[in-house]
Amino acid sequence: MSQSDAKFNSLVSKFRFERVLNSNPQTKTVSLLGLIDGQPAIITLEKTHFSFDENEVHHSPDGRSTPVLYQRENEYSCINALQELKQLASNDIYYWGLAILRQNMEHNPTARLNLIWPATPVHVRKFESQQLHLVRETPKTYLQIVKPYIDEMYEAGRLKWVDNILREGAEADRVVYKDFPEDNKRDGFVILPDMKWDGVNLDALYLVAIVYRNDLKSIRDLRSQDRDWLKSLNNKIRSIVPACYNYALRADELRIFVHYQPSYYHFHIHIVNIKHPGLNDGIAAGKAILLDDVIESLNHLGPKGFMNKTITYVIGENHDLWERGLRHVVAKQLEQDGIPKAPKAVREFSEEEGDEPVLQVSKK
Ligand code: G7M
Repeated sequence: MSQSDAKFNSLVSKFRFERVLNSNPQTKTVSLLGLIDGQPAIITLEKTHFSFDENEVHHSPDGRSTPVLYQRENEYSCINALQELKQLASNDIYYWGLAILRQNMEHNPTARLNLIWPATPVHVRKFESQQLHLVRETPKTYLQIVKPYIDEMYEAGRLKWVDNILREGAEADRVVYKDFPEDNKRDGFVILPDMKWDGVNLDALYLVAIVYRNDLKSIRDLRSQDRDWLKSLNNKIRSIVPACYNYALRADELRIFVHYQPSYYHFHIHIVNIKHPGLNDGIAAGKAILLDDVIESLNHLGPKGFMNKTITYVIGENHDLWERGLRHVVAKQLEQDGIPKAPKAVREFSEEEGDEPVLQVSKK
């Protein structure tokens, strides 16, 4: 067992469960809140997808590890892995039951386990199931409410993991590609497996490209002058990633996008197998914006780029921005748009006292 494995094992074994933050039967994930050594910890478990190809890692002389895909089956591939079967019922030509599959850490792990420790209140609120709302963020809302929050988050140092990857060699053995030209470090970037990918199953391929320049906290900071840089980055990603995975995936089979609001305010790009339905809301409208669309928008937005744009997205009530003002922005926007309020009976638990219903509910 390596030193890092030992630390991971010891931390997880000390986890004292407190409550379930969220669970999702579609993504087969559950997030648990607990304590490790008296400090909050979040464990997320995700059942892994089925394996039907064998991935092997090619170690190149420069120390980089590149997963290579071989189209062949092994004892862990889908039905080959069947160990036990129990029928629940059958009807005509239909049979259904339960199965136990052979598990193996390298080829067929049961689950991916993510641990955040010590978790901050921001992490806990992010993972907790919450009511979601659609908000239109105008440039004015951005400057008044969102920018001060982003600046605070930036100062609070939640980006240590990014700095560790870019400058301290963290996750170095997992890096898929690094472009760090000596003469132009600002244009450099690194591509590596996202924390959300088990790194085994290409159907669930999830990479993240992190740029070296630190003047972009989100798409809001993209100006027209960044268009060519972004276009070239998009082309590099689409050339490099298929080559790194032995062309098991083509350039047009990658969903390349950014998040707004992101969780981390240092510009990064998500690169996901187009087949992957995405984890939770990760690729949903109202969160993900395709990089191609970002580049295209920069053609029309003028020199100030995204600073000129109204961006509509989904915000959860647990997000700090909700109480910092987006709650009122949403209410005002609905009013200005002339959208009738829900009948009082429907909203009595969610709104302040004193609001009169606008819609009349017919009584029978
Ligand atoms: O929503 P946002 O665009 O900020 O997404 C950030 C992405 O970074 C998510 O997909 C995370 O899973 C990923 N991520 C977060 N952390 C803390 C790490 C990390 O330490 N290493 C890697 N490889 N990915 C991370």
